Amino acid sequence: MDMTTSRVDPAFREDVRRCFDDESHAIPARWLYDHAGSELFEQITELPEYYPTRTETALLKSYCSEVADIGGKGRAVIEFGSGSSTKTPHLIRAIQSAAYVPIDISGEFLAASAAQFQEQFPELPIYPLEADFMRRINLPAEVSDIPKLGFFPGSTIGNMVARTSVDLLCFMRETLGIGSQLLIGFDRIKDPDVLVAAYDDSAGVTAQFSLNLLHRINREMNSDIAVDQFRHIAIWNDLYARIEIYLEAQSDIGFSIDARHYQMAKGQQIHIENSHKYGLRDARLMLRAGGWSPVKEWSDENDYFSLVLAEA
Ligand code: AVI
Repeated sequence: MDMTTSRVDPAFREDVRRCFDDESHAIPARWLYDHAGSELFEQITELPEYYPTRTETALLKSYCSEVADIGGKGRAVIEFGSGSSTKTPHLIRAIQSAAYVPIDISGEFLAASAAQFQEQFPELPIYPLEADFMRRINLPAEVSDIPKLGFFPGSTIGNMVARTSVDLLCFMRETLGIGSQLLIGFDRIKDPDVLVAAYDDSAGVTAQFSLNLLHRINREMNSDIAVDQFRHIAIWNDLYARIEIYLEAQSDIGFSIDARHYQMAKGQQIHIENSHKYGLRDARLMLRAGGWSPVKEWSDENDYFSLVLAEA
């Protein structure tokens, strides 16, 4: 979509300005997901090096029936950041869901995927909710008397720093209510070579995903960044147990954004994403800090990824 300057999200404009005005050169990862970015992310999920999606999907296929046995069938599934909802059918079938509430900040994406979902499950009551799940949300009245199972797959929690993750878990607890359950995916700490390859794939799709942020700034903010003068870098930060992603200037470079001029020196980096990884005990502690008691967890044979079921 060709967006004109007047249609730029003011929060995006502010974050871009702050990124280049500050010495920190950091920008929140959520801006990676415009239309082009969301499509590139879908491609990432199919890369051979990107193990999280297929590993979590296999776990869901194997263990959703246990989730149903533990918490009961006929619950409403509330999915936070539903996106294309590709993993959800396994859960909906296993717990014979009474209703489905996909929550996403992108209304356009939400409507399309809810319509597709409805075709797959014609009898299922679906109540799409366009909302920012980083706050407490009022769920539709139609699900108020139905027991609830929150669903937060993909280790999306990993893209937040610990403090934000705990805030989010607290909001989810308020949204779902005491007695509800949450099924959440956590990407595990593993061999850094495996991790770095997952975020710097040989086909260069993740690099395109990262560089799309600069293209997005050019598209939306009247700017002239020479995108080919930047390269994507993924590093493992062991102290913070996270993959960090940067865009690094390959030469001294000048550009303007919204009529402001900026300069970056060769080697200077823009920090665009963190993807935290967890030991199982880290994941449990984080859940408890957010008001959730772990009930059961399932991992693949390599301990690459875990699904944790918790109760409010
Ligand atoms: C969406 N999120 C969980 C992905 C991750 O693995 O952190 C985003 C991603 N960024 C680059 N590759 C994947």
